Amino acid sequence: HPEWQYLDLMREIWENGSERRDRTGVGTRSVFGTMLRFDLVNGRMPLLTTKRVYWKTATREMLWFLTGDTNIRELCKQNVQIWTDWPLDKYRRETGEEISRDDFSKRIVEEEPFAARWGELGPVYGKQWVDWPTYQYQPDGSYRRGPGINQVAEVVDSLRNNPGSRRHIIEGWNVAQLDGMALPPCHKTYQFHVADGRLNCALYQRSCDVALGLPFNLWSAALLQRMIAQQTDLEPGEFVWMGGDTHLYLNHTDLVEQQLAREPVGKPTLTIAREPDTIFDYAIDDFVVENYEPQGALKAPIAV
Ligand code: DHF
Ligand code: TMP
Repeated sequence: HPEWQYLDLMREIWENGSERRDRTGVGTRSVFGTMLRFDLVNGRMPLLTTKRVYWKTATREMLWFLTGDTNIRELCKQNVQIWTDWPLDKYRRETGEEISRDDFSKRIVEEEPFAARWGELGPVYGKQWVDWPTYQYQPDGSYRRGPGINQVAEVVDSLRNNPGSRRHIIEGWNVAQLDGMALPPCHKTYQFHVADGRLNCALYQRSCDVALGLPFNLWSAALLQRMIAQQTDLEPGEFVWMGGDTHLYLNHTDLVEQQLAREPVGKPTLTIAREPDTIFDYAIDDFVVENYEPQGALKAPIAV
């Protein structure tokens, strides 16, 4: 079962990873330079069965990236709270107010000016993917803002018109704008590849929270691959995930021990119910998952 790759990686990090202090102060065990491979043939998806993964939440996040939005308001409106902790942390630090996460999320949804002031993550994934900023230098050395680049649309075009290219890339790491981001991109580089009528995808993830982030990241990347394959009339091929700093937080002991005591069950599949006109026209109800009977959810604290 392909999920053993995930469980083996988790065990390897837990048993042999180097203990390192990290930005959050929680501490991790970490290995550097890792790879997982999944064949997406017959609707198969890298969706973990050894715990419940909220694939609809991850899907809503992907659809939100594709709109170019970088404010958490549209996520909070759908009760997707996976990005709420970072703006919340900033709000608490800057105002000293001890607001609960629920109340903060509620204010983001109900008060547009509050969302504009506190819900913005900066130029993160959505912005870079569909509106990467450009600059046009003037003869006097100053510059004007040029039109943004829609990398996602360009990759769909290049896959259609020049499938043999080795330059089908979506990049999140905009060096000049890292400062303004709530978090610099983790899943930073996607590369697509066409061979034998199949669309392959590689994701390079510079930093990976194996317990909480990776289950979402695997699903989301394979989802994007499936959507792009549909738009380009290709069969989904292999999904290759590569990690830089691949870690487990030291406060995830309970989750790790419980998950490593489980075994994969069943092979979930994804069907896309219709073919939207463009890569930007998918909706949550287009995605149908079958044969997904995961073992129970495993909760763990997220390092902010
Ligand atoms: N920081 C850290 N330390 N780890 C992350 O995985 C992470 N991921 C981010 C932003 N910052 C991060 C964006 N993605 C969850 C999953 C993915 C995600 C953020 C959060 C999460 O909390 N997952 C829980 C709850 C899911 C839910 O309630 O919908 C889980 O059990 O999977
Ligand atoms: P860092 O910016 O100091 O590397 O911290 C980011 C943390 O968030 C790190 O634990 C990796 C994790 N992460 C994921 O694993 N997947 C994601 O999609 C995101 C946004 C973060």
